Amino acid sequence: MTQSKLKTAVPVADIDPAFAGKDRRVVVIGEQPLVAETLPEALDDDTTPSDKFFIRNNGKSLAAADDPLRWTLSIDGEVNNALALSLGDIKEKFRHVTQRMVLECGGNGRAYFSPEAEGVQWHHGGAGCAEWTGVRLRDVLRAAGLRETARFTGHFGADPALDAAHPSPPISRGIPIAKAMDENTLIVFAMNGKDLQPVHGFPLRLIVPGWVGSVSHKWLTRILIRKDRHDGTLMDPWHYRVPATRTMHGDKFDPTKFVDLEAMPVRSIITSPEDGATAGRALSIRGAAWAGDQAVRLVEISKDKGVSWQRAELAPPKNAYDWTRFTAQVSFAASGAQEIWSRATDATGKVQPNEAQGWNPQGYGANPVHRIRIFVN
Ligand SMILES: Nc1nc2c(c(=O)[nH]1)N[C@H]1C(S)=C(S)[C@@H](COP(=O)(O)O)O[C@H]1N2
Ligand SMILES: [Mo]
Repeated sequence: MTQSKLKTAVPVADIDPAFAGKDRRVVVIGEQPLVAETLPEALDDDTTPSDKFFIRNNGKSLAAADDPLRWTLSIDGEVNNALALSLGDIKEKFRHVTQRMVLECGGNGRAYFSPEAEGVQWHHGGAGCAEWTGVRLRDVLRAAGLRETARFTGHFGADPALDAAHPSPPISRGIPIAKAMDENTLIVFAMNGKDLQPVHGFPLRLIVPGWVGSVSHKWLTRILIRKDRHDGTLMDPWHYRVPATRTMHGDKFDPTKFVDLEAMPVRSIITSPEDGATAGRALSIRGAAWAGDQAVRLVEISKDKGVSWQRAELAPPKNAYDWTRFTAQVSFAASGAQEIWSRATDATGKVQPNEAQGWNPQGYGANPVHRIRIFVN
């Protein structure tokens, strides 16, 4: 499905009354489990409103969380004092932090691989940047007292399996302890100043910014601290793992040699004008760029399909892991169909390729330049 076809995909608001509040530009790309991405033009706000935020479920949504007053988050395993915290404990005992941070699905961009890779066909809209409020995971882990043997987390949530007849265990992923102890890794209870919406993990979720979204566990009930890498569902050799060297279609793939996909690669999107728009000869471009654990160093715009590039103006991010909003002025000498491309470069010099590189069977890491078509009159 091309980006223009995506525009005619079914709005998530139309498939379930629970999503009636979602913007109509959040569209379904997978129904069982439910996956919906945001059209780039709906990511034009500096802070992504909750009703424009993408959805990625692996099982069922926890539709109505049980009584949140009875919610418990357990911390156990390689700790000196196992904890069982209520929502009230979390809110009262630890310092609150609010940060605007990008959450991005590990498969974002997959639709740009050719031939088609395995998995949900995301374009560029499996990402959003909301204000998250919660407590630092490291404050909670310190309260539990990490043992010297603590190496890795394992996350567990309350979402039911998709199919009661063939219950596969729900997603359970984890991260190395260093990322868990990073000051930006949060246990959050609010999104954009309000309680988390049910589909986004009410009452508690992790936000592990910059990394594959699958480690930002929703409906969080337990964090198991482990001596070794976690072996929960979707920690198998194929999922969220990539070849250590650059591969292409036709190569022989041995997933036992893959490495975990952790930080997401650099990406930019044009959020205004929208793909397919009609515009005058001089126009303003707006967009956003982000780059996993890295800052964005540069964003460039091309109006001649990548032959030449002009620099966009960057607005300073609010805090670590915020996205970088950009603007540019572009003018065309003649009317007609035109393309505008955006590409970002991260602080280490990595730049978005014109075409997705590094084909791999599960389709991770596709971050080609973003292209829109416009009609100049
Ligand atoms: N419990 C639970 N947590 C989960 C998931 C899930 O299916 N169940 N999906 C993960 C994936 S793959 C992503 S990309 C993000 C998506 O978060 P969102 O639906 O709030 O956008 O949640 C992650 N956390
Ligand atoms: Mo994801």
